[in-house]
Amino acid sequence: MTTELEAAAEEFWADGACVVRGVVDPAGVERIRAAVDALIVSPELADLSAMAGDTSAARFRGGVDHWRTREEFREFATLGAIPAVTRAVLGSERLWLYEDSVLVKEPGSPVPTRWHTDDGYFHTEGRQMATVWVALDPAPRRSGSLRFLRDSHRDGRRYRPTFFVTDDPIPGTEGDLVPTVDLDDPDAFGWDLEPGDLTIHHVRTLHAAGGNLGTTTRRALSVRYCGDDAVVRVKPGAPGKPGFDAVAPGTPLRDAAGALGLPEAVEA
Ligand SMILES: O=C(O)CCC(=O)C(=O)O
Repeated sequence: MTTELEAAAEEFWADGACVVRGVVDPAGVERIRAAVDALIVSPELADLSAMAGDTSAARFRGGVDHWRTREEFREFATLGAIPAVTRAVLGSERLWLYEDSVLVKEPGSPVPTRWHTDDGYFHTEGRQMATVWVALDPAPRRSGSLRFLRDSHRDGRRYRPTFFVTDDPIPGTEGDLVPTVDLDDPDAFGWDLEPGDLTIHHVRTLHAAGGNLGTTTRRALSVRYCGDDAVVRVKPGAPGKPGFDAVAPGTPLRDAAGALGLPEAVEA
């Protein structure tokens, strides 16, 4: 492992998130941007601004699991530099793709991404689980790069999943209500990112983002992974994933991933 990755892994486990710069090369960024742009003009993305009750012209749109239908997303998440970096940070020999999410916040969108953890959405349990947020455009804090709450991955609390742009919990889910934290809280941290940079946050790290106060669109792709110690655990009320209900709780993902159709992420 390089010194940079060692430092990133240390920061990830100590604080709950880390940054790794220049992971995706310019050609890779260009390819996945084109795939995201094809989605923006399709009906596949949800209008998160509408869910937040926002009526401004600038929209925040998002979608999940594009890897299931579009090869560009599957390749991006399962081959090459991103899985290699994530395996090193998680200290995991193997890595499975759990989900991807396209997140496009247009300039002027006032809609914040509310504080939440990803834990409640994953139908798995384990320490080696994380989300990789890849910047596809310059993403300084004012354009809505993520903020993380230091150490929150280690406080033992489990939060109910929400609708992401409001604090309302998804009905039927279990855990505490998400907290309200000021984005300027001294324990909130994050980075200004350039295209191809990424942050990695632990599945239990509280995180949020402001609206996009910049002048350019903030396109991002979150890729969610499970490592060696992940086991299947369906979380009641959370949006379903194909096949999980049919797997015995506690089954190691390494034994279930094939049946669930979750691809292993490898180095190209
Ligand atoms: O891009 C955003 O605004 C939110 C992303 C996020 O919270 C996630 O992918 O877990």
